[in-house]
Amino acid sequence: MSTAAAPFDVTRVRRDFPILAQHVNGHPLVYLDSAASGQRPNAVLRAVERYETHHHSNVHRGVHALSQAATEAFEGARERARRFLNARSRREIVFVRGTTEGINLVAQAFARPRFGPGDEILITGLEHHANIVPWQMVCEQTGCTLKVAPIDRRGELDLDRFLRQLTARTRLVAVAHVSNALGTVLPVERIVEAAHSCGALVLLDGAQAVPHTAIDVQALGCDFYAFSGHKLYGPTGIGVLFGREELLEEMPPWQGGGDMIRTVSFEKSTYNDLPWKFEAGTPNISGAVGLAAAMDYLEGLDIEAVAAHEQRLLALATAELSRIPGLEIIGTAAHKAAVLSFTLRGCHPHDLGTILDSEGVAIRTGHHCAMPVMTFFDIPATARASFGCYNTEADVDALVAALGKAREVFG
Ligand code: C6P
Repeated sequence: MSTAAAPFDVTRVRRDFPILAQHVNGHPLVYLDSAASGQRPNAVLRAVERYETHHHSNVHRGVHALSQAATEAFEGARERARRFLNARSRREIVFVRGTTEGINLVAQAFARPRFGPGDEILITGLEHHANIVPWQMVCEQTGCTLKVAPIDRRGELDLDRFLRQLTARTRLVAVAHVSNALGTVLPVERIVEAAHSCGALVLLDGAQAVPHTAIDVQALGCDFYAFSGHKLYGPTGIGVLFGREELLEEMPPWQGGGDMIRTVSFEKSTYNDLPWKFEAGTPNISGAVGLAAAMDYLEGLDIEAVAAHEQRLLALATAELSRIPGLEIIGTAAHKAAVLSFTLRGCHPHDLGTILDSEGVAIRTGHHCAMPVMTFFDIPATARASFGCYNTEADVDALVAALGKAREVFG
């Protein structure tokens, strides 16, 4: 019996994503913006529709059948997320709106009550604003200091400098697992090991990593891991914050309201168990159901097979774009995920994006919520093509052809 894995069947995968079958501006849609938001497969659309049509009610609140069905679906999604991350316990899985909210939760409920003058938070020069601004706010609130480990011209973390900036004063290291603007995959295992040996805890921003690599938070050894459902072919408005149980247990709640309490009186309130202590108010139930379906879908495809397919597209696109005169690839790290940022001489990235759109090619242009990265490379913005499980070599060809049109316009 052969044990060889079946080849990745992208034609079949594309059939799962009805949105891709449309035309945009008279051309077949070529969707190269999955780093901003992935599209949803039928499995996710149907899971959400099924939930909304047959099972919706509020969770944790009713004895009636629908409320119990909704609670089962919601808590089932939590167990699905636990398995997806290989967390030890469901108590470590907090549903949030997305990566941004997950990081803000850690900033306000973990860092703010603990940190003070003399303490340091260490990030890197390639972070998304969601992994910069919450720490700046904590610094203003507590008097602690934000340190930034530099990147080099390839968009790689300068690990030596990072290790030298890591000291006994560092309380928390917060880094992207994968950079959204450059595609760089960071050496997170090494970072976690080094941080822990200095007594610092580690938060990983997994927004761009989860669609491209299997995550095992126990193997990574990180203390917090945050990601968004919509980058993972799931719905918007739902994400996960993983936190080690001992840490979450010690942390005060962040937001107050329904569901996060055990008892309330005007004199004093007591708080719910984990993870509900951090889930004030009615949660995004259908979002969690859709997220669980997205995890089933992606694991069904085999994340490693998807990643290998995307790496082939990245290599092809990198080779093709490198041949275009005046085009410069921004972010040339040795280890990259399926993100390709670039500039074209004489053409502002926004104009480039508009021309590509007129050819049906959807890319993202701008600073990608990573302004310090743009400052480092001394550019206002980049054009960014990003690949998902449904992209094809024909999509790369369409990108190259549309860039040819842009060159004709801008000479
Ligand atoms: N990056 C992009 O086009 P939210 O918005 O909370 O789902 O994710 C925020 C976020 C945090 N960290 C990283 C590394 C990210 O890439 C993102 C979202 C999108 O690159 C929108 S700016």
